[in-house]
Parts: sequence; structure tokens; C-alpha cells
Amino acid sequence: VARCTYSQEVSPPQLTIADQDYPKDSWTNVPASILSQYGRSLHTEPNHPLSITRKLIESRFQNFRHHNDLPGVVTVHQNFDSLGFTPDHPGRNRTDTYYINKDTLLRTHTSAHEVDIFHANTSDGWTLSADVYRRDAVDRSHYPIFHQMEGALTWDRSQYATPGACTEAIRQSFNHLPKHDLVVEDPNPTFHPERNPRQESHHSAAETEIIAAHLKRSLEDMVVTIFTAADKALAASGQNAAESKEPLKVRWVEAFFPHTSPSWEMEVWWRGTWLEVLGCGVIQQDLLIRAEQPNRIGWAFGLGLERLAMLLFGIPDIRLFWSRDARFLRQFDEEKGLRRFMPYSKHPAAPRDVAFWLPRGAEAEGETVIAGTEASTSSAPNAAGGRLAEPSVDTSTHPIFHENDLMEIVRNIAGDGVEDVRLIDDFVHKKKGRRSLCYRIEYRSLERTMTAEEVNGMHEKVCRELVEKFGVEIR
Ligand code: FA5
Ligand code: MG
Repeated sequence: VARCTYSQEVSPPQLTIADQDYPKDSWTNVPASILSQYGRSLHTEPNHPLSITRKLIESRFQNFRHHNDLPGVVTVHQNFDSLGFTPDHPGRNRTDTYYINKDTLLRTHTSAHEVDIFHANTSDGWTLSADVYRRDAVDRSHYPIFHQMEGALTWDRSQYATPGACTEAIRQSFNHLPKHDLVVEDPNPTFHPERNPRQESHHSAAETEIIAAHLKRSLEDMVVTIFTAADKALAASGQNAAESKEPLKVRWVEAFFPHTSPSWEMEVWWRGTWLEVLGCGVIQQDLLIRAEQPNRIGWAFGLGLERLAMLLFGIPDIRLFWSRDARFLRQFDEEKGLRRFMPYSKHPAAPRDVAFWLPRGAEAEGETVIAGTEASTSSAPNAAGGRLAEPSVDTSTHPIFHENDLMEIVRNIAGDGVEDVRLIDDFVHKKKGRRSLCYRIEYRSLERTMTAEEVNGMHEKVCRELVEKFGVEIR
């Protein structure tokens, strides 16, 4: 049930979300297509694969407190400042984030609640699952709303006679973690002074080492839990998928997050590629100090529930999670146990290309479109989806084109009838001094075959909006 309405630019000057009014301003950029999905809470819907996946992961974190109902509207402070994001961090850009107004947004990650939960201090370990919102690429593993689970475990140094005794307690706890025979690639040192520093003014090398070891082993074990369940599901379904024969493999990659250091991402080998499933690290002590827990030290992670659910059930397309089609929903049943997803008929794809000249002055020679802005909320500053033009462009008539603007136009028009949007050509015409881009849009419904007229109609609308909103010239 949609629990919100979208007010048009003209009147009234506010957005209503879950019965709460928010004044609009020049930052407001949440489209109706997003608001209409707000509050569906798939991660708590009984028998939904996201809910089943969440419960399975929660079962691995016993003695943790599990939070599942924090609302998605948060302050800019919660989402960014409280975590130590710098004022110029690219994740704050309106190209990447849905703003309700300049102070309020739809959370881009579950980390937005870390400081509040640490501050409440009701348990050493906790998880938090929720819907998160990002302006992002369109393809089979990206959707503008997805679900994350945040998790953290901290130890209170003040409970121990010496810091060394606390370190020893963490080691004891580590020694009791389940062992596994998962193949793990972890080629880098736990910390590195330039690439992945430990917090020297707060943590000893021994503390950093043992917290990191505890974190990695816990998350590896979580993956083992998921895949053991997946194997069982496969057996129960009597399926014999080729992918299951590949040995399970994970690897640790150095990463950067403002709220952890050192930091890593975990990737899982899936259908011939490394799929990133989570980010994590040793919690920034400054964050715990802000949360009035200066004596606590520990680890935190944030994982993508869809990514793991896709692995667990063999779900091939992220849009399926939003399906209300019984052919999808009836396949999942908590009582009957896990079963692999059986794809129902695949409808034909309808590719359409759109090629256009960017407005004059937007050629920004040599610069390429930066696709896949998934890392921009959390990662290094250079991981941002780049604006395409230099500031010298005249933006008085049109805003500067950003790839995510195209993604949103397509989503608003085609809804879940679009599977993938990608750049297939990008060149600068030297004589004309203009830059041309060509995108291929794959229209495909998961539920039915679309007619050529229908697809053409949507595609024409996309072209028209590109011209109207960004002043591009269709080639
Ligand atoms: C974060 O959001 C950090 N807040 C994670 C974190 C938490 C780090 C706590 C350290 C401590 P990232 O942007 O990489 O990081 O997203 C985390 C996970 O969410 C990704 O690994 C991926 O599994 C999932 N994810 C990210 N973008 C999408 C998307 N568009 N669609 C589906 N899943 C996504
Ligand atoms: Mg990432």
C-alpha cells in the first residue's frame, strides 16, 4: 500500500511521506516513482525472500539485538555528518541521493542509524535491516531502492582491568567462533599506513588485529551459513544447477569508508565474477565518542540483502523482489523450507538506442562518463559518479546532464519494464567541438511481453524528456 503522495511543483509546496509533511526546497528531488514504493518493508513481509534471507543472517548473530523498523526518512546529519563524511563528500550530491529538502533525505545506507544505536547502548551486538535509497545505475543487480543490513559488535574497555585484558577477551571470543573450510583470499596486511590505516591514536596494533580477525571470521561464517542453506535449498528443489558445483570462494578487498578504518569489502565468486556483498571495518573511535561511548571498541558491517538473496535463491534479476506476481511470491514459504527460485517464462527484450549531442560547452574533452556509482556513498572521493561537464557550462537554461538523470527518466517512464541501461558510445567531434553519447536501453518486462508500440511510446518519451530537461540534441 502506498503510504505517501507526491505534490507537484506548483502546489502545495510540501511532500507528504507516511503522513508527515516536509517543506520542499531547491534540494527536493524525490520522484513520485520512489515515493509510491516507500514503506513496503519487503524485509519484514512474511515469506518474502528478503525477509527469509534477513532471518537466516540474523540467526548467525545470536545474542545480538535485531532492529527492523526504523523509518527511512533521516536527517542529512544522521546520514552523513554523524559518520564523519566530509562536507564535500561526493555521496552528498543530488545526483546520487534523494533529498526531501536540504536537511532531510531518504537514507542512502543503514549506517545512518549507527550513532543513535550506539548511543542507546542496549546491546553489545546488534543488526539493523531496512530499505535504503540511491540514485544509481539501471541493471540486473541495481535498483533505486534496496535493502541493507547493518551489524556491529563492540566491547567495553572499561569493563576490564587493563586494555590488554580487553584485547585478551576479544581473542577468547575469536577462538570460540566456528571454524570453516571456505576458500578465502586475503592478500593484504590487516592495516597499511597509507592505503588502509589503523587508528593509531586510539587503537594498538594488537587491538586492530584481533578486531579485524573477529570481524572477518564472523562474516565468512555468515556466508557459509547462507551457502549451506542454499545447498540444502538446491537439494530440496531437486535442481542441479551448474553454478553450485563451483567451490564457494570469498575474497577481502581493501576499502575506504568515513566511519571505519581499516576497512574492507567482501566479494563472493558468483557465476564467473566477483560480486561485492558488503563493506565493513573497525569502527572510527570518533564516531563512538560522538555516541558517548568512548570506552567501546569494535567492528561494523553493512551488507546488501538483495545480493545475498540472489545468491541464496538463484534469483536472476533484482526487480523480481518488487513483484506482486503470484508466480514469484508463491515460490517462497518459510514453513516448507528453502527452495531455489524456478524462473518462469522469460519475455523478449526490446533494445532501443538513444544517441544525442550534449549541449554546447558540455564536451569536457577526454572525460568519460563514470558509470556504476555504487561506491560513492561510502568510498574514496574519486569513486563518485562524475558530473559530465566543467563548471564553465552555461547552466542557466538546463541543468548539467548526469548519467543518473537518464537512469531516473527511464525508470519514471518505463517503471519495472526496463532491465538495463548502458553507455555504448562516447566521442567528441573535434571540428564541431561537441560530445556525443549513445545509450542502449533494454526494455523487458518480467511479467509479460510488451508490444513494439508500447516500447516505442516509452522510448519516445525518454527522448523527449532528455531534450526538455537537459537541452540535448537527439542525433
Ligand atoms: C555502504 O553503504 C556502507 N555504509 C557499508 C558499511 C557499513 C561499511 C558499516 C562499513 C561499516 P556500500 O555503498 O558499498 O557501503 O553498500 C554496501 C552494500 O550494499 C554493497 O556491498 C552491496 O551489497 C549493496 N548495494 C550497494 N548498492 C546497491 C544497489 N544499488 N542495489 C543493490 N545492492 C546494493
Ligand atoms: Mg561498495
